[in-house]
Amino acid sequence: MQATAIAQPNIALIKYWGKRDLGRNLPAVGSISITLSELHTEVSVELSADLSSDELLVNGEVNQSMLVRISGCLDKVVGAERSRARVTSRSNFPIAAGLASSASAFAATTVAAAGAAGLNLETDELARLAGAASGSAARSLYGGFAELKNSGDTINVDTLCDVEAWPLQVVVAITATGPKATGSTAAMEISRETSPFYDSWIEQQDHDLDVARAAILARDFAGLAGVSEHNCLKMHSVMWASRPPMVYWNSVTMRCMQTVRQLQAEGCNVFFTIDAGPQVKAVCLPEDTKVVSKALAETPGVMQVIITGLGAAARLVDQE
Ligand code: 2P0
Repeated sequence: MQATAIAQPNIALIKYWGKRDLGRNLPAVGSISITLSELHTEVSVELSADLSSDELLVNGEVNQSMLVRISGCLDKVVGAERSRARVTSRSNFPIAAGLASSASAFAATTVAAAGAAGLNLETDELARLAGAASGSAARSLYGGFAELKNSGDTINVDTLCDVEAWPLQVVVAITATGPKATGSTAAMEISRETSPFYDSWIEQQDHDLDVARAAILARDFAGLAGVSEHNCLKMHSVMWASRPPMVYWNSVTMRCMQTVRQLQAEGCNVFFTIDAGPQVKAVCLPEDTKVVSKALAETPGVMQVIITGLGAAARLVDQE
């Protein structure tokens, strides 16, 4: 009754921002993401009749704040009548700082929980369960370029293109390590209720998805760069225009964007994307990785750069 799974975070190029159904955690829009190879979260789930309540350890420390969501995820995967669980999570990157740690954590928790309970679930079912816990987690059940389709009463995720077919690189510039001010679930609801740009954001998403999907299938870097930056800046415009405004950037985030603009002016194949946090992810062709990582590392205020390729799907690594 114990299993361990590894999942890698993913970053969206066409973003998920907004919920259609808060209770079932259904997204208001589809999204397209890339899963990252060098970052990972490993989660062990032990189901035991000897435990009187669920326990959660994150990076070696008891974590009460995430426990409710983790318990809810276990209830959905294993059933509410399940034994209590000891859940141990370890990530090799900063958590709750806009690096999609909830995506890898809930994807790994879902796979480990199913493994611990001896359930043999298909990937699409695991993705639905992970997505019910955290929308972006559904995409980490798939490797490479994944598209989350938002149709009807459920979500479906597909791999658009394997890692080997288009091995892009991502340079992550860490500009701050503290946890973010507003969690994504609350922030999306504030955007829906108050941002004057929210409805246009939702309306335009299918068009951006079509453009990005076509660019990925054609391996058209410039096409993907254009629509990805546009989609990212639109999402942040929705956030900035919300009340209260939600600004996840800091001054170093802006400097990194300028660095990317400068690299583009010099002919480098690179574009930026930024999520609900201050980190800048620069996506580039493999031959440009060195110059991109050097330029971002030398950007004043950048604390660290992480270079990563595109990664694999969430998977079970141990089961007893
Ligand atoms: C994304 N983000 O597509 C977008 C872009 C952040 C910005 O998905 O409420 O943790 O748990 O379903 O998945 C972050 O939100 O939100 C996110 P919940 P989640 O990657």
